[in-house]
Amino acid sequence: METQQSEKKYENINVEKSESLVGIVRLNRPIGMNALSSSLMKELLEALNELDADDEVRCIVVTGGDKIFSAGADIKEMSNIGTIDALKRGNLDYFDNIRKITKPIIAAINGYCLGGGLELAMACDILIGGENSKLGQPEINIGIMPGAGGTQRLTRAVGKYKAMDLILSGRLIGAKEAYDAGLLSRVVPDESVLIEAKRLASEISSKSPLAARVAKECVLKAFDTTLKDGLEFERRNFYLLLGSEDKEEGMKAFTEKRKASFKGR
Ligand code: DAK
Repeated sequence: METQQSEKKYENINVEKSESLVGIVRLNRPIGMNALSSSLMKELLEALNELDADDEVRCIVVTGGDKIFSAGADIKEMSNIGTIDALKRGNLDYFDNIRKITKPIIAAINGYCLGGGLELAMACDILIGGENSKLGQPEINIGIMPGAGGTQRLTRAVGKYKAMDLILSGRLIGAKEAYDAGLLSRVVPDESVLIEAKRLASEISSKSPLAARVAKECVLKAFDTTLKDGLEFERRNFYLLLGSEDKEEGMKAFTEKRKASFKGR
């Protein structure tokens, strides 16, 4: 897959775009195992917002590279932050704002994916893990608890009893256990994680970007509404897509037995 580096220079991440309408953000802070410092999170959000607004991108991959996704928040930075400082900094907003990205985001996970790193992955939409990846919320080992969505998203992903086990013991789990628990969408050999994530991202990019956006919104809605309201939200969005050019094109292409070319209109 041909890729093109972003013109914008970042210190803690690299950003690329591929010809197949995929944006790739790579965490790049080898010292400290891709620990999520405030400056890294700021750059990550900036890049995600830029890719979200870019018509040449339809799906985004977030990766930490082939050795490690992220060991979590930067403990050295956090050790100097007290209650009031944390409130003022509003770092949590970075994690919350990932939720506002409208395009599908795939987390490509190799190696450790811990604490804030797992919370970052869980803020994405699809999680692809390498066979030897290790996931967990080990915050309890350093006297804190998950603070960027872990108690909520992990519980919704794996259920109360598994989430309690992981959050209260701080133990790390391997890819198979994570997949069996519903935390990973797919498990592939370590060396295929990014390849598989990019392949899936290009596949998603070939679909209607409108349908992908609205479907993502509807799935996320399931996290914070009742079944009744969620079904209503889904139905209205379904009707909305019936009026799109992409729907005309998709159904026409089906009857003409050709590949649809979606424009996102
Ligand atoms: N932060 C800073 N440095 C880290 C780090 C981290 N999370 N993880 C590893 N490092 C550094 C180590 O200090 C070491 O640095 P040097 O000593 O070489 O200078 C280097 O990376 C290599 O680490 P190790 O020597 O420990 O390597 P090992 O292979 O033996 O072990 C490990 C790898 C990942 C198992 C181990 O390093 C480890 O347990 N790391 C800590 C993992 C952890 O506890 N993560 C959770 C952090 S708390 C919030 C937002 C986010 C969060 C909370 C609130 N808001 C906005 C409100 C999130 C909190 C967290 O993630």
